Amino acid sequence: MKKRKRALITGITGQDGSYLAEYLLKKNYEVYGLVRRTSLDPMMRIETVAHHPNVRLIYGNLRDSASIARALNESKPDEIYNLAAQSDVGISFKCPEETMEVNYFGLGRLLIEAMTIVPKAKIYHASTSEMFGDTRPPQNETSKFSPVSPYGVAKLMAYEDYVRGYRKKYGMFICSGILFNHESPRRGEHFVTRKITISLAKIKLGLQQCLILGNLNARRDWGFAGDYVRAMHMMLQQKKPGDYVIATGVSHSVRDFVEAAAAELDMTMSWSGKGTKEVGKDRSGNVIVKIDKKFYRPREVHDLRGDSSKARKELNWKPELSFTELVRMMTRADLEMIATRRRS
Ligand code: NAP
Ligand code: G4F
Repeated sequence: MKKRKRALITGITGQDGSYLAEYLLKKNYEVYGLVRRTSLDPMMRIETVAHHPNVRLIYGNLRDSASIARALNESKPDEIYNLAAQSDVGISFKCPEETMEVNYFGLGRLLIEAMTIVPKAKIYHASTSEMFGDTRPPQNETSKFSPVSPYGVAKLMAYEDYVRGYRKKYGMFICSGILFNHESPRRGEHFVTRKITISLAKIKLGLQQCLILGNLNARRDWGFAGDYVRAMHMMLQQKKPGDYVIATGVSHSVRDFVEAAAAELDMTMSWSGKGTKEVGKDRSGNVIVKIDKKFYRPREVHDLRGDSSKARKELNWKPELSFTELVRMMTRADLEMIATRRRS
């Protein structure tokens, strides 16, 4: 009988980790997940995967080499997916050290342990479009990196020193996915898309008056997380390691996202005013969107739109869900979740 492949996922409690775990389980992998100690037990937080008999959770932390070594010894993975990160760009300005510790040194600790414990393991690392920073779209693997946040800087250092560096120096099989924004009903509630869909659903149900946002003009290339984890797996099935941009190729502004989510909820919107005085009103003239400077960042990435031709050609990857379908999925899920909570 063919031996089942083993995968270790760091960041399994996050959005991507949960979709990836489900995807690998369907492919008959044995899935291990590194989880850190938190006040709320991880078993309570990943209902979707934690109770599956093939997901084995191992306590550990990317800040702790001994725990990483133990996780590798216990799981002996064929494939490692390093998704753990301080992944909030806005927070990275407030907690730059934590961001650097996890997003840069964390990968270094993992690679150093993997090199001796599982030298043949194939490794995926989560890079990001935030590394492009100021560079104008469309961005691809050859575009200039010009990060503007501590998050982007830490991810770029990890990419250059460890992904490219260790691949070259030690011949390790390390791939990195330069993923553009991807969302889902499991997206953390502080990211702008989820904040919008939750707030508008609450406004629709009369549980909240107003959604308060920062920069409405920022543009992002938003795809569906379920499509993006397929690409992570595809990268590790290649003969040679590489770096791949994963994106839809279409961008929208934060304002477009608000309008699309409102339309899904049958809330027609109109905008008036400028800058921080801009407001969005519903058809009865009630102000349902306002701006607060506190949600602006010290430095902003204004425009991201990825060119994923390389992944489409070499991996045969393409996204399946459109922007409209993504907004619909997220809006409906939040409306249902909030309506259910209200009933119970
Ligand atoms: P997420 O939902 O914020 O999940 C982050 C995960 O990292 C969580 O499981 C978190 O655990 C874990 N984690 C944080 N610090 C840790 C530490 N010190 N040790 C161990 N685990 C730790 O992020 P995501 O959206 O799934 O993103 C996955 C990866 O892709 C991240 O590296 C992110 O930077 C990158 N990325 C994401 C996007 C996107 O649009 N989603 C785009 C490009 C790149 P807790 O549950 O305990 O907090
Ligand atoms: O949803 P966001 O917080 O995502 P951001 O900063 O693009 O980062 C996400 O995508 C990256 C890939 O490009 C990942 F690497 C990273 O881990 C994360 O998953 O913000 C999107 C845009 C920004 O321009 C922000 O300034 O929305 C703008 N925005 C406007 N009002 C807001 C808000 N963002 C948040 N979080 N909250 C607001 O109220």
